Amino acid sequence: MAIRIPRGWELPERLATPEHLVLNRRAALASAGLGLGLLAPGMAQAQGAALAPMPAPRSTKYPPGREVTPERDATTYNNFYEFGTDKGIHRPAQALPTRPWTVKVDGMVEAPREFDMDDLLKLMTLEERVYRHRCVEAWSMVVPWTGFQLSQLLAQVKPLSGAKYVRFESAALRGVMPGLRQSWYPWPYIEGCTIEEAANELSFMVVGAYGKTLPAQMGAPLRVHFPWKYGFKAGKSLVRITLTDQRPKGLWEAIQASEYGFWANVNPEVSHPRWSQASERLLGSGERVPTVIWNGYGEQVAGLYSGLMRERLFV
Ligand SMILES: Nc1nc2c(c(=O)[nH]1)N[C@H]1C(S)=C(S)[C@@H](COP(=O)(O)O)O[C@H]1N2
Ligand SMILES: [Mo]
Repeated sequence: MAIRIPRGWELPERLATPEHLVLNRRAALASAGLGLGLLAPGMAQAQGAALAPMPAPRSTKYPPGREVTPERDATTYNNFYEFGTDKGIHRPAQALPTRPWTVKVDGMVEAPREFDMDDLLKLMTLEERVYRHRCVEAWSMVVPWTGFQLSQLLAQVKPLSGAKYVRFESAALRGVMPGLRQSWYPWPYIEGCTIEEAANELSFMVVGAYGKTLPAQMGAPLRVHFPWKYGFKAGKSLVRITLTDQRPKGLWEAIQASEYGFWANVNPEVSHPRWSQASERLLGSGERVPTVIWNGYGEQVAGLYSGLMRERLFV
């Protein structure tokens, strides 16, 4: 996966990072070449050895309208910059210690709380949802995620009426995340949404994929998913969720606000400044298909934005 011959469709993915980061990725690709002989057998171990089954009833409410992406493709082509800038970070990511794990839910809430991950799993009602995922780099996938609605978690801490936004903070573990040495990134990885978006039925906290415990490279043990937004909004390996009256500034927005904004809702008609968003490449088949407004979830989310048309909703 690390060594590929670039084709036309790969251009956006290569351009998706600021120029100096692209140079860095090239260096990573060059050094990955040294391990080429190990790459193919490594794929079999992509999900690590310790993934436990995580059965949960599959919801039929949100049919994805596309075939599920083969597990191997979805778990070996990842963005998780804490582990490096190339798509093959499933190997280094296995070093992430996902237990014990706690997630703090705090800020403008009546009952702030630090949850132990295993306690949280017992507290929440788990279900499986098959969602589309559209990366701003113009690739996409369809994954059966196991998890619970974000609203279920927020109910536990009772948001105060002044809370307007939710801020998601990812783990930043110096010892195990080589990407943190790239000090020009404003770590930790931060993302955010409005309280209305967080309360939407689609906003989902993910703890598993393909009927198993979430693999490290997908953001174990807990990540968020907003299926109608570009993938960078979906913070991985969360350690803190904070309700606030300040609009959170994401890591990508902090680096390049003109390209990666706060809202980042999927819209095929609004191009990224450096490439078109009209279509996307499906992980697995490699087929190129048209991108759909709100990534196909307009029925659930379009109403959230009716009063916000002056905002940059699609960048
Ligand atoms: N902490 C953290 N979360 C992250 C990222 C990241 O680099 N670090 N990348 C984002 C991007 S750009 C995408 S497309 C998705 C990728 O999720 P996947 O690897 O499970 O496909 O994770 C998002 N969440
Ligand atoms: Mo992404």
